[in-house]
Amino acid sequence: MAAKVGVIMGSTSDWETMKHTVETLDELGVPNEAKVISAHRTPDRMFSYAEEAKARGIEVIIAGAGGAAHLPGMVAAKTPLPVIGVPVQSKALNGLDSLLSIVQMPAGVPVATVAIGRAGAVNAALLAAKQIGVHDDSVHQALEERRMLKEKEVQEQEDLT
Ligand code: RP5
Repeated sequence: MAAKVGVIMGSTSDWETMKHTVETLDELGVPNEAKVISAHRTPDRMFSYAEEAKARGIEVIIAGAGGAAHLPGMVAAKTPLPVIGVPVQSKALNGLDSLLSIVQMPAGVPVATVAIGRAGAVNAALLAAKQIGVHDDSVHQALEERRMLKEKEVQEQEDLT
């Protein structure tokens, strides 16, 4: 099935974080693709990916990057699709650099920014699935079932002693 969510990341070193995005999309049955595309190492590939994604059937792009994380913003500048940015936890500044680089977009080019690391990677997938679930009943249903399952898990763990 053709991918509806494009998951891209600046480096293979981001996969440890971004695999949680792909796992969550797979759990929900959202067709996706995952690619390494770097803003500074492969800028031409980044532009062609952003320019061609919509015509290929992609509906949402999730972009993970760390450090001077310009990938989500640059992709957002070249596509009409919604872009969700995942700040990868960097070694030097624990991801604060990634977070600020992604979240502080000037007015006019939005990047929906999630939390640093695994939590953000999972939430990016859930957010993309919610957008697709607006018009796709099976994805909407999968999200509802996941929500109910999580609620049940917490209820079962309620009594600690
Ligand atoms: C960014 O630089 C990537 O998104 C990655 O988080 C960071 C470090 O990349 P590597 O040096 O590990 O390839 O472009």
